[in-house]
Amino acid sequence: MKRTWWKEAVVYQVYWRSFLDTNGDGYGDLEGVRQKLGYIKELGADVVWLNPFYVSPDKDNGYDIADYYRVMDKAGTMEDFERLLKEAHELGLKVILDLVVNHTSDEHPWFREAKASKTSPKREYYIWHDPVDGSAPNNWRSYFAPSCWKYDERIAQYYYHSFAVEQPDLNWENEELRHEIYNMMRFWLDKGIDGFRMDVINLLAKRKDLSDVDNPYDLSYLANNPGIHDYLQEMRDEVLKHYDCMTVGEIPFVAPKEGLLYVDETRGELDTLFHFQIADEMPTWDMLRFKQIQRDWYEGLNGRGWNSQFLNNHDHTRQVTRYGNDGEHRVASAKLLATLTHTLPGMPYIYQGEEIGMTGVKFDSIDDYQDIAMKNRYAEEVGKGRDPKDVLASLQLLSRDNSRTPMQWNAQKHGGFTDGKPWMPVNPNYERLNVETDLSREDSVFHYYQQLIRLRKNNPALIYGEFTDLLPEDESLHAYERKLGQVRFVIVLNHSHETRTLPFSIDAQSLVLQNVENGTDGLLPYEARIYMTPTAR
Ligand code: ISL
Ligand code: CA
Repeated sequence: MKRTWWKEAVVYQVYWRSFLDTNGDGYGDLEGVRQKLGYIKELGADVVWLNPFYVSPDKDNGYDIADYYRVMDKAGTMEDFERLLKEAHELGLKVILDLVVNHTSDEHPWFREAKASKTSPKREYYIWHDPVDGSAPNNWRSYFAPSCWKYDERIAQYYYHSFAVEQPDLNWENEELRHEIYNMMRFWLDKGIDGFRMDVINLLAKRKDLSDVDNPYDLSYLANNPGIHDYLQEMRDEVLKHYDCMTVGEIPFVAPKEGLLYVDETRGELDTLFHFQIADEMPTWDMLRFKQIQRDWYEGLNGRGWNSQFLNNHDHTRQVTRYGNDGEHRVASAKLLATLTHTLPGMPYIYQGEEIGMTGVKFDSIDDYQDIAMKNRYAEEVGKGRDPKDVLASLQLLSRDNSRTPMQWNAQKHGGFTDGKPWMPVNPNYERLNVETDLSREDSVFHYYQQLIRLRKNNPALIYGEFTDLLPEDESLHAYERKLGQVRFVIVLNHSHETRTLPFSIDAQSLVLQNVENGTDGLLPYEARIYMTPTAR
């Protein structure tokens, strides 16, 4: 396949409100990101993805936008952003922004105008429907609410929302709306940004047939509807193809066959995608399933489109807690999971704090949580008469707040994140688990990430090499090969608490990276090894 800068890149995701607070208001800010660009560079990442920082009432932490052209006060100012972008570029870092155009905030002027009257010119920017037999048009759910329809009393119509009630969906059938969005994309690209992470981009087209679904909890009816590819082709022609930028689509509910339609290089819609067969569909580690998913995506995209690898983000519980071991084997398992994302086919994404093995949290009361998805679900389930304690317990592991606690920079108060009161409590383990500690230790998770990133950067086989699963049937050992020309890497991972022996022989001399100290042949719990032939690095 054609070689490009972004295929070779490692992306570092910055959830800025939890990164570094520089003015003591308890929220991270763009100035905090700017101050830490050197840190991101030192790690070895190439691209910084910033979560939304546009003006927003913040019902869904910036994913409910009220003004696409301005920076929200918590984040700082446009000057802060411009300075951040300029300094990032000086350091050789690219910057991509979140593009959230499936919906706006209900406080966006378009929506205010739209709901003011049935004849408002902005009415068609959103999706409205008359009541059917006195109630919602159908039984569809939304991500964050029991129905995707919200009744607007004054106009006596329902509007459609795939997420919270405060996030009305835009009507992409409306040409004028589409062109407003394209203008907005050009505004940011003209400022010099290097691309977009596109929020739930495969939800733009809506299902036409409004009949009830059999299982409203399977939300796949919200996505991949006819018309979606026309919009993306138009977006490319109008905007993207005129810039040297990268795009990564957030594309839930796709298997490889459908996923390919979005990233097929000959179709040219998006560069790469996040599929959710792991993050949304594999709640805890399941080795055989994981291997199957990797093989299927490799075969499905091979030679035609580019994948991404991630095991956590701002919506998904930290990977050591969810897929590794955040107790005794925290360090080893953090490194093992890193080995996976950096050696499997696709672009590796690092979510802030992952590079020091940060862990999830468990708060005692629902009041300590902020995640709108979790809080709405809690209210719904408790409303049905379920025991609040059980409901809380059932929602804790996957609460989005697990990954949103502030970055742990050092052992000082609030982990060095803020001098004020943090908007979200810092994980109490910050005293021992923080960036300063990791930077001071040679065998830290941070330094292992550095080595992995360097190894990948210096070896195209880890990026462009053919992928072969060497142990498809093993439930705890993972081994695969990446091969390009004469260069062959073998990656071996013991994803378990047991010591294991390698079921095939391999030249011990060809070992180039290992995540634990081990003088024996056997693989220790959570041991990861990378072998390379010929051995010259
Ligand atoms: O968080 C999830 C499961 O609990 C995901 O399924 C997630 O909600 C979904 O992938 C869409 O996420 C994106 O759009 C949302 C926003 O709340 C998320 O933060 C964003 O990543 C609506 O804009
Ligand atoms: Ca701040």
